[in-house]
Amino acid sequence: MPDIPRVAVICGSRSDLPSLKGCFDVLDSYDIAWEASVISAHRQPEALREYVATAEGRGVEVFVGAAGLAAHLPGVLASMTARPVIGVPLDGGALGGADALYAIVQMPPGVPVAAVAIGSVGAKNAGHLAARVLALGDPALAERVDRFRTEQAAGAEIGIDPRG
Ligand code: RP5
Repeated sequence: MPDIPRVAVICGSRSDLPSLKGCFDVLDSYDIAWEASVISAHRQPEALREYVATAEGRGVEVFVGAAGLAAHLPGVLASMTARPVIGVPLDGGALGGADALYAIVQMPPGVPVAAVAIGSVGAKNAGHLAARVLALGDPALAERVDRFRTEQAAGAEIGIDPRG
């Protein structure tokens, strides 16, 4: 039987999916079950509400919302659930993702969204942040997060000669 998804990744358009590969890879690297959906906050608000309700019922603990342009998706998600929402601003359009970043990071008080960096970098960090949230109640996952941090720290190069 497939694992019950703990993270739901929702993006506003199919065109967003390639930018999210890093998020899926990071979640896989922590062995966190996830599911992905394409639901636009602008075009399919009713479908989004229904999805959030059923996802919560199925045990989803963290939502990741990714969108470009006037990126309302993470904020609308945060209006529909009390579970943590991570927002990934995507870099389509004339403003290079600054539009989406401002929309996501400037949520009014009481409707929090954890905004990460623009584009594929932010998508990876959405996976890492979701893992850290879930690790609070999951000692085995907390160990995997610590292992990643240890491995990452091992890459430091001290006192190198950059000339050759
Ligand atoms: C946003 O508009 C989506 O998240 C996407 O980044 C952008 C363009 O969407 P499409 O025109 O590709 O559907 O809502």
